[in-house]
Amino acid sequence: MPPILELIGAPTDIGASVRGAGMGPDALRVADIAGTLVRLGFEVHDAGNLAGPATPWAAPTDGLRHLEETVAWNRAVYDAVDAALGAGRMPLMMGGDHSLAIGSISAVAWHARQRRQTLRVLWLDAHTDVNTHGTSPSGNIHGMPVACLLGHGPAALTGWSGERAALTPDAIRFLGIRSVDADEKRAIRAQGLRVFDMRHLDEHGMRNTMTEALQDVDDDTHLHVSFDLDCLDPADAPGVGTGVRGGPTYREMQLCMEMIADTGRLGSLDVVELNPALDVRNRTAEVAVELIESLLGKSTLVR
Ligand code: B3U
Ligand code: MN
Ligand code: MN
Repeated sequence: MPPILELIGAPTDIGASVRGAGMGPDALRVADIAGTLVRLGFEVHDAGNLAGPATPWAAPTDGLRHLEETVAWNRAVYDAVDAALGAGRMPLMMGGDHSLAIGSISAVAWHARQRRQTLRVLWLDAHTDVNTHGTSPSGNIHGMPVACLLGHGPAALTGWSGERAALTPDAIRFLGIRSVDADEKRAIRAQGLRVFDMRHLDEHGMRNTMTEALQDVDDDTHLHVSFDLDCLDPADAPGVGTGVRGGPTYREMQLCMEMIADTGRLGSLDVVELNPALDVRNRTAEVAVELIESLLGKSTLVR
């Protein structure tokens, strides 16, 4: 039996530097995410949009912009993802910016531990998002979710999974990386994080890279995909706030998603950083829906 999918909209740009990601969930709905997944054979429940504070666009305080509001949005996301998993459904969190992965993955980590599953996170992104309030050049919390999930961040954004850290460094693999700050590089080396950057992808190709990235996924794994749409090359996905040239193409990302689907272990998903204000005729939302189809098992194989 395929899982019941629960769509959770988190319409905010609270952790971003550019306005517009708050329109992401509705752009995905306009691209018919629900109907598409129903046609693929899933039962889909759209839980609608969560509510939360408006973005004040204030300057950072102690290296953090909008901390209080980011906590409020993440609380709402945590509760919705927790409820979906508790009801036996697969949560698909539609951002919103990537700071929302703090709430989403913290809830997933709690449930994985209850189920005695090993959590593996695939972080598909141009950025590693491993800044802290001490290292961030911007104060934007969407550049910090991985650090918070690893237990390095303000007390208000860490420890939500019931452990000091939702993730241990070996639980996460990054893919598509091409924009990393100097202090992030130090953190990556110090913690031994596994980063499959664009150099690795160019030298080894998507197939070998994904084989490596998925190596230790087994029957006891809960696989969470945190999909920042700026992972894709901006030529294929222009509707993002912080696009970086030189990313994987639409075709490469299709293979990436198909190989994740082949594991049969996908348990939860974030789709974030879609910015309809910067998109071209909703193309990025449509690309996202097509890639989610592949991630959920749509195959282009003829036999
Ligand atoms: N590393 C920079 C830029 C950035 C991170 N994530 C996004 N942009 N989307 C920062 O602000 O932390
Ligand atoms: Mn990101
Ligand atoms: Mn990014």
